[in-house]
Amino acid sequence: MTAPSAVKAALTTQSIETPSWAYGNSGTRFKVFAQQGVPRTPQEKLQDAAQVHRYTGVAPTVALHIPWDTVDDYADLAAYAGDLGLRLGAINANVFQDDDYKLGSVTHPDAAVRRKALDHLLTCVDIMDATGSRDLKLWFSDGTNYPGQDDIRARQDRLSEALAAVYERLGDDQRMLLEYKLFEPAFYTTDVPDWGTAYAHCLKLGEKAQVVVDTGHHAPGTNIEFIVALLLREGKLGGFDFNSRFYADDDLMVGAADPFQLFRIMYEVVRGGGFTSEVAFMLDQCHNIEPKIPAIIRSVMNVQEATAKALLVDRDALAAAQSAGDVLGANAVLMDAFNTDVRPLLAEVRQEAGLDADPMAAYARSGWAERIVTDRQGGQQAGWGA
Ligand code: AOS
Ligand code: ZN
Ligand code: ZN
Repeated sequence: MTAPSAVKAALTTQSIETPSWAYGNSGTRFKVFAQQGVPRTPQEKLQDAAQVHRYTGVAPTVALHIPWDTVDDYADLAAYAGDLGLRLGAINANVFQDDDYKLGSVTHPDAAVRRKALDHLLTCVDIMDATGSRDLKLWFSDGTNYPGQDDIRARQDRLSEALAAVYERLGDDQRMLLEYKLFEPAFYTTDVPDWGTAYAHCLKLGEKAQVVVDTGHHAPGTNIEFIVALLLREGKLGGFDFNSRFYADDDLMVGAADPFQLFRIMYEVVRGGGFTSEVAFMLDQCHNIEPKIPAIIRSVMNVQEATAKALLVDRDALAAAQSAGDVLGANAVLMDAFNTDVRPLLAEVRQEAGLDADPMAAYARSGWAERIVTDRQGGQQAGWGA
């Protein structure tokens, strides 16, 4: 096993970004169950994010979603975040919500719609300039529902053209993270359906274009850690949208459905030298039926637990077993780390940082949940599902 002191030191360098939309009401296409006390403004979402950071100590940044987090002055919002001990993180563009986008956004057959979508993406870079955000996260709902509906190759050309225009606009320290998703809302073709398509576009664009892996965006049984290993090897893994899936893009709490998969992913991150600020660890989740702030605290802890286990893998013993062709021995090294209860170690990490050993309990005791129910009336929906 790797020395606990080295694991603890590494854990203190990790930060996990929480998404503004996870603090708002969300649901399915069947029903949004409104919760009491949810934020009404971007500022209130930041207040809730500050609670997550306060009790975990590792969630200092918050991803915004435009237009759900539209404000008059983004520099002011960044200053407000600063006052709460936070920074603004990735800017998530939204080119999927308007009627105009029925047949696509940047891949739409009509040039006027493509222009509108591109203008939104460029506006998002303006916002990044004001917020000091490094990353623009691009997810396109673009695709088709029926064979023959549109030309698959032409849509790739249109996508490529838009991405190049956005890339051109990026500042020296800014990046674009291209997200892929197998299907939904398009059911026949999706224009960025898999890591290979995202990788091909990013490779052509240059170093500032990186692939983002949303753990919920794959077919059942996909070996996500293989994709992670490969992208890291190629220097093209920009970050993660963490969440859990049972069936499709369920957006449940990361590590809830398959903690072993999360461990395997984090092991490849550690193994591939991806445990740096170049790989953004972001959550992309919705909390439809569970209380939101505790769910986000739990999610952050789940990522930390998987990371601690990945850091504990005895890499020398693993390499020795692998080169000796000792199949069961190598597997045992990995499983030993996975089966270690890292909760006491994480409790120590927190106490050494001056935090409560148990973030869930500390938040529950804080009275914040009761306070927001009293103070906030008419909470805002995150953005979808009305
Ligand atoms: C959509 O399925 C994606 O996961 C995106 O990351 C999306 O922008 C995010 O869920 C916020 O809507
Ligand atoms: Zn996502
Ligand atoms: Zn998604």
